[in-house]
Amino acid sequence: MKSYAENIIEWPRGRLDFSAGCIVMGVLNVTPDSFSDGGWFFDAAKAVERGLRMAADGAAIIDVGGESTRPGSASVSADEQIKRVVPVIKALCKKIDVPISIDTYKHEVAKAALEAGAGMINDITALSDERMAELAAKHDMPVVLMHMQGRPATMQIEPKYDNVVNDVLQFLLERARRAENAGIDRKKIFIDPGIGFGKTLEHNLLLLRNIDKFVASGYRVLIGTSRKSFIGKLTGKEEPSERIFGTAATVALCAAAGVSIVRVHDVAEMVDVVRVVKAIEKS
Ligand code: HH2
Repeated sequence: MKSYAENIIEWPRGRLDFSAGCIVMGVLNVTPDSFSDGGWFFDAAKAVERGLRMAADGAAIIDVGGESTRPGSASVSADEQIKRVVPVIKALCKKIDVPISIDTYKHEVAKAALEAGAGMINDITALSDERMAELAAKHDMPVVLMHMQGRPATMQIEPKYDNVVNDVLQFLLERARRAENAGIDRKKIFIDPGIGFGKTLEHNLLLLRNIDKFVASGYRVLIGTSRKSFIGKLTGKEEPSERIFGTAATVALCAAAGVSIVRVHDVAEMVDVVRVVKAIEKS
């Protein structure tokens, strides 16, 4: 398994400890329409309660988002995203010291989230907007660079690659270099193959089977498989909430392969999965 130069990443707004291996990022969607939990935490008080629950369940990061990026979704304005996420981030930051990440590709939203107390940027467009890179560099924030083919509205219409593993990895390495050139600290860059973002079932499976190639790149890897539709296709489970065991299989595989962060909805369950994988590795 890949061993990184440093196991602890510290910055003004947070600290992440990878010394025991993979850590869990909890997903908190403050949206009316996310594919799995849309509407459940749209109310700020409910979202805060959920965030506190995830922290108590062992989430090492909470990823707050105000826009669904499920296949076919339309984009949400920066103002509306800010209205959704800022009160939740402020309330969570008062109550817990788990780092909060903001799931957005809009720099205005990232800036407002940062002012509200967020400490990390999760960008599904891998810093396509240079202002996002500048913001992250200026505030020394960790960033997640995710690969996506196309845009959410149309990304699942016939995605195509020459070689999905190489194409996605090369894209991420190029974006990671660009991030470093913009002044972002290398050890604070996380690469993510973007499971389900412009990918067929076969593409998703190939990326997961070859996740060690991403880990071997030297950049830390984050992966988001939680409850996604490819798990529904494999298991016949229509309801995202029925895909927890399917998710667990991917989390175990990724944790064993050296992935640093798993982004999940079911924090308590996946913390257990990761804990067992770590115990086996240590034995
Ligand atoms: N997946 C989703 C959203 N953001 N960010 C990263 N880095 N990696 C992912 O795989 C990823 C992500 C989609 O999941 P979710 O947030 O639950 O759904 P929705 O986009 O419908 O809100």
